[in-house]
Amino acid sequence: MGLALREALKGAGTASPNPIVGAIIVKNGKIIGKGCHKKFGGPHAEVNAISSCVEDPCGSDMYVTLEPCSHFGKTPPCTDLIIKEKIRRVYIGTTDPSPHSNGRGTEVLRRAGVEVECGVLEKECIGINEPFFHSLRTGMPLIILKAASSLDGSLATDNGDSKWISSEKSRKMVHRLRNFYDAVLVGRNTVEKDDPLLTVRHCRGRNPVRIVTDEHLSLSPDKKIFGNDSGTIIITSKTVTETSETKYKNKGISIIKVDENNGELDLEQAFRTLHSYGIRSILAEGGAAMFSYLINNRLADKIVLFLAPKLIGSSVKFFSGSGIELVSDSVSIEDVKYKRSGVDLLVEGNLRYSD
Ligand code: AOF
Ligand code: ZN
Repeated sequence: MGLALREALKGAGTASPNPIVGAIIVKNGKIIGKGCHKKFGGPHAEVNAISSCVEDPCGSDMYVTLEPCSHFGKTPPCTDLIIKEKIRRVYIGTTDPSPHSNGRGTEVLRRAGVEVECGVLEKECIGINEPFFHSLRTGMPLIILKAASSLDGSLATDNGDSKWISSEKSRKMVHRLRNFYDAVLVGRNTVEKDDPLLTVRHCRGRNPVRIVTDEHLSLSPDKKIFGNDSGTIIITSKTVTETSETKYKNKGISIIKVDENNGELDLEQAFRTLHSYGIRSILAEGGAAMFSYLINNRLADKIVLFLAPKLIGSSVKFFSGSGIELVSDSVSIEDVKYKRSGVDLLVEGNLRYSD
């Protein structure tokens, strides 16, 4: 199953909104086939694993990270093929909680006489598909905050200089995150100040969808964020006029209009719309106002924080304005992991808001 997990990761960035899935086929103690779900709409992991077999899979064991499907979607049921090929045993990582699945695949296999064991390396098999499981549960994309700050929490100096706070190694890691998650989100100020590309350049991979919030559609369409292959989405207010939109026409730019609450764009509304577009995960990359908004409105699910061994002491903190009065009401980070990233400390975990 460990190998099937590794196989599954080959679909990262391209399988979404489908889950990433890996499958390994073993016969007489030897791996005879392997495959993953490489692309949304394409063949499933089981189908690719079976067609890669160097021997007849009849009587073999399959290890698959997610319960095989038994429905007709964009592709026919994997369970039919497993039964037809006379695979003897199927080890499953975890159940697929989708309405069309949810134990049905397992049931179909068992009824056909295939031995099934479910829950093999289950935590890991759920872990590789956090955006998929989260969005099935909530109808929202998984929101991950990515920040690089000095040890005192500064994102920049008081006059806005921020290049570079984290190490080169950490900055490379961010490109891997951009490849893994569906979209990247920044606020208008970050685009004005840094004019970032937000593409994947320091590792192999595809570019995420770029999303920027811009209340009055004041950003110039010449900004780098608008000039690429993967498309850019602007989240703006319902009050903007049609004339202010014309400058973005025919440039592959989409616009989502949302309500404003207390002068701030309602990003929860925007995230629901983005979910309906098939976006299952969003990496929020800045700036300070965006991070604070997402935490204060309980929209951020995870954090990836690169803490650089520097002290800046500016007022540009990555989180402020919470109004929290008691430490017991603070936002805690659960399942926290600490790693080294060059000279930086990488802190990762799930945000848990107090009741
Ligand atoms: C599997 N193996 O590798 C994946 C599965 O539209 P389709 O036919 O591609 O079906 C998509 C659904 O199938 C998706 O929502 C999820 O429930 C399941 N994904 N199932 O047996 C795979 N990727
Ligand atoms: Zn399938």
